[in-house]
Amino acid sequence: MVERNGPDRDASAPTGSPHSPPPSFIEQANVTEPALHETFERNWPNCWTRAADLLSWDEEYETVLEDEDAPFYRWFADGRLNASYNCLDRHLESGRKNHAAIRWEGKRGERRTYTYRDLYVEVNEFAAALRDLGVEEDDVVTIYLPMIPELPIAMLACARIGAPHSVVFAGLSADALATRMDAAESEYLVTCDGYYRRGDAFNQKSKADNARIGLEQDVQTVVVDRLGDDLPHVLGENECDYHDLRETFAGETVEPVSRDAEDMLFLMYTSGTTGEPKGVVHSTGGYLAHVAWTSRAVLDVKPDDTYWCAADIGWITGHSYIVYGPLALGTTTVMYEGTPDYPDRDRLWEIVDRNAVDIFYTAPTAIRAFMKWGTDYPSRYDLSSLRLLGTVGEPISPRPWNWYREHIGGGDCPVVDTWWQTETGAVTISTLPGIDEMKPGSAGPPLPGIDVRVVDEAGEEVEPGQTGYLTIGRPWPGMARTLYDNDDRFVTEYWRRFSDPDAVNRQLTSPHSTESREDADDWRYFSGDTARVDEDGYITVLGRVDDVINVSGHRLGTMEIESAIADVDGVAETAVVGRSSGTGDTEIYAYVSTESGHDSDAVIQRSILDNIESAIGPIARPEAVIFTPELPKTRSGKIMRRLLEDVANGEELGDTSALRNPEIVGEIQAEIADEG
Ligand code: 6R9
Repeated sequence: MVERNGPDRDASAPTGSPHSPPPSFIEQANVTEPALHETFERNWPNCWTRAADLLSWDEEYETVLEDEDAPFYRWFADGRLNASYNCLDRHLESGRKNHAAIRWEGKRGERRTYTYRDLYVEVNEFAAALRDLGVEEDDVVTIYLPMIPELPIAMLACARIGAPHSVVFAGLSADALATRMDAAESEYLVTCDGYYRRGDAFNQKSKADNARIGLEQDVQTVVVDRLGDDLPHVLGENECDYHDLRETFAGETVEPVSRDAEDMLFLMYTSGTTGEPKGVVHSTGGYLAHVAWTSRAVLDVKPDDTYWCAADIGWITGHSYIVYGPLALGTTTVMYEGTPDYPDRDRLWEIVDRNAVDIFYTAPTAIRAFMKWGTDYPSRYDLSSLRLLGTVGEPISPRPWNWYREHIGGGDCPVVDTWWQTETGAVTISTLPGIDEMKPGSAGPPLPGIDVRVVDEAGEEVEPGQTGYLTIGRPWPGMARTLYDNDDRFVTEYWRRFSDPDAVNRQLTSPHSTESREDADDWRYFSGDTARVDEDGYITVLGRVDDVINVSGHRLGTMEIESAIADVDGVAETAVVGRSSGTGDTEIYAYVSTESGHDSDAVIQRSILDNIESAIGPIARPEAVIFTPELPKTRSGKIMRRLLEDVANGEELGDTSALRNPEIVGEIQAEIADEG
């Protein structure tokens, strides 16, 4: 039996009846070869040249895959290219300079359109400015911006000069920013004065200022003025204004730096099972090829589409499917700064209608909210421009899937449920809408060329219908190359559990040894998710087995939240779990025992919430803090988190006799009943 899956239990509902995309969709789809899965299988790994061929290379690659140093795989390794050239210059050269690249919708109803030419000009100017500030190839530039156009502009400017970017989600705290800058030894920061949250001006710069205080390195900071007079700010030492820089470097162009395909394009910090966030390293060639290919094959993006991925660029989804994928294909990507319910709950549908959006990609948590708000909001608008819908980030159960197709997709839009991770870089499991039928509640088959297997504890594939661990056998182009400055952790976190122990040991004891290895087949990537496969090979992802909670698509480590709580004076112990709300969203439940042993304590409760907010950010704020004299523990002293998760979810509890203190469980249940 596999460890219990994460909190989104709703997803374990059986899949609904299948839907085939309408012939009108299939006729126009980018990818329709019925035998594509077999073709990829037969030609693996050379099949992936299809993805690489979507890019423009400065120097063509000779080898597709190098696997001698598994699991440190190298794709298209002897090729050279530049990501910003692929997202900008080549579209200018092919006569699309006046085509809209970004349509930005601001929180206060502002709108800005950047043609490919506009974007090219501003990216070049900022690239020149970054160079002038001292940024050199391979220097990590941290970007701490909300959803304003300067965010993708800064990313592409970094890519242009070969400086990896590390985007930190704007809602994260000063501490979180500092930890990430420290880990990456980043000496450059691009941030802003502030941004609007709902109607109010919110100060971002003060968070950036606080983050820099604790850093050892000097940091050159560029500040974008987003709020103007709504939040006046003064620039200090080592700080400069983005718009001043643009004026200084007006009209300058910077030759795109030719990068090795394996050179780092960016770093993305993500939560793991320990408190230390992991710096996931993505490559230039393999990553860009994989995101371009999946944007084309899975999301059916065409150059003349208006495409909208309603995610935040501060997370991987936005990197891959707001910025790099759509821009590599030369399409129009919509970028939305606000929330779905401000100023009203029809905001997204108004944007779809006004921009005649063709493709819309969002997260299940949003879809569940739309469902709760009712059909009145979407029904006021003309959504008939929509051709394809997508979802990502969490399991989606059949009910919201069908609602989405029906009420947003007009009853016949194909819906792709795309499973992937920060570490996979791009989509790895999904139906191909020009080929496959969709089963609500199941993400679909692995993409062609991706070797997903759902296995038991011993690594053997489980029977259809059984739950197992979601693993991936062969490498794929968009995969993470390592964890920044931590090859060992890359091996132990993702590969050790299901790979050949000898191969793992060899890699850990003599890393990157040059002696020839023949054990590429011994390596198997573990995603951290559990899943089930059906007779047709369709995969239903159930949730995570590790200590990661997925709150509204934000990936948070329970350890990070726990350590913020444990820091509060008077807290003895704590355990944080995810709880599935009635609507299928995940909420954070924090169990706390205090040193004084009191049942509840308003002062401590306040400090806990403050501490979480400053250590991580408001997204990590628990729905409930439950005080208990003790946490339930095993005899060996381990906190029984799984039991606490069951308690939070109101589940039947199994045998609790293995506990050292079984009596505590009843007390906690009573406490939660009082809360509720
Ligand atoms: C892209 C992204 C990754 C985790 C992943 C899984 C969950 C993502 C999913 C899904 C079920 C889907 N997840 N897509 N679960 N169905 N279609 O979200 O990356 O933030 O790294 O999160 O999200 O649990 O392991 P990331």
